[in-house]
Amino acid sequence: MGAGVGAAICDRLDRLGALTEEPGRLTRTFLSPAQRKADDLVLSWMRDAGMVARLDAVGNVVGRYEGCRPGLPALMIGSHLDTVRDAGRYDGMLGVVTAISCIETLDRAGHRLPFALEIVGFADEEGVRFGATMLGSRAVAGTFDSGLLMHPDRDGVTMAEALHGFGLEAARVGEAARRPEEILAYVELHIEQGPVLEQIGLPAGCVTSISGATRFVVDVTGEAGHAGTVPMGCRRDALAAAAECIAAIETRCSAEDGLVGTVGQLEVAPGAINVIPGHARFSIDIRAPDDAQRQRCADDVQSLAAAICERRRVAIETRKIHDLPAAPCAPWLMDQIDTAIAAQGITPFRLPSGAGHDGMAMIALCDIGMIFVRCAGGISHNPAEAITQQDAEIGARVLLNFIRDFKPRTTA
Ligand code: HGY
Ligand code: MN
Ligand code: MN
Repeated sequence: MGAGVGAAICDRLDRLGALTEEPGRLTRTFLSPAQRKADDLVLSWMRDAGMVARLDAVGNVVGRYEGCRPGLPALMIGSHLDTVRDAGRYDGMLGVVTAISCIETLDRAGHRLPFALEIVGFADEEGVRFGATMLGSRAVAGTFDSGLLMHPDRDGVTMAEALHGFGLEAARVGEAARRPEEILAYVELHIEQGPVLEQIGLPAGCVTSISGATRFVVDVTGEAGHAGTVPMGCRRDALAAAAECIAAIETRCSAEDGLVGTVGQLEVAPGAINVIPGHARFSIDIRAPDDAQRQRCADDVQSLAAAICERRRVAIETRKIHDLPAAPCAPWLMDQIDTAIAAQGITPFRLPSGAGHDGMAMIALCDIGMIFVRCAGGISHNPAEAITQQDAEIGARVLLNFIRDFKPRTTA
């Protein structure tokens, strides 16, 4: 692996970061024209690295590097190629580009391993366009919910229509599913998206588990009215009710260590300065490393919101759109990741992930592991997201160490 690998990785991330559907900021969502451009770029890099590369039935980019003989089970490495709105350039893409740089190094050396390698660039981890997350990895894991195919995006385009527009067929999404015997493990390299590695002065770390997450969309319906004539005591103000709910959610989610809750989206109708809002829609995202803790909080939050809306004489409808349990990383993979980190002269360190990752879906198919790379200030889901070229290189060397020394788990 050449000395300039960090710079080469960052250069490719800059090129991917320019492929956006919103001029002036990075937003690249599932099955968008911008994603098609990103897929084509990644496919070309995979092929240049000696891989056979394709789009699978749900739009994931999948590259395969055969082992010492064709058809061997594969160690799958990857991350996602979609982004949040106004995103950073490293969340997801770093894992895919770094994995390709590792294969390039093996290919240039003519090095074949006693297992195959597959790199996957998942088409949708963030769930920005259709609200449901990890669509690409669920399809690979065989847990894709076909009921989502009729979900509309904010322009009313259904997922099925979007697949068709991308040259894919909704009826064939199931063909993306892999069989357990094909995949030895799934390992993902990702920026930490938190401050811990930077605070302790380490460039890389080993993930112990991925926090579980529950997401709701809440619709509050009151009565639109004239801002100048309706007395305050007679109003059924949907936005005021939503605001009280949101404050209550923040209080409840601040009550316990490890628990976090976020309202990231809020829409108000009709949205005129002189009209009492008749409708408000907001999202809720609740995470915790402990599933029972998260479940208790999700139940409490729904009860609190219902009581507030009843007192304010507005209607509330709460729809759960995402619910994934915490995903533990496999100890045998963590041990091998620690060894790969130590081989780079770095003290192995283990930490949990508060951020969600595709491993939460892939755990239905195989054991999972994750390598975290330090990011500046722990900032993420923000264009200020940043890593150093040096840390990009360290991440690549750790991943290459892991791949070269990977020992598939022998089923006892
Ligand atoms: O929301 C998350 O934690 C992830 O970035 N999708
Ligand atoms: Mn993200
Ligand atoms: Mn991510």
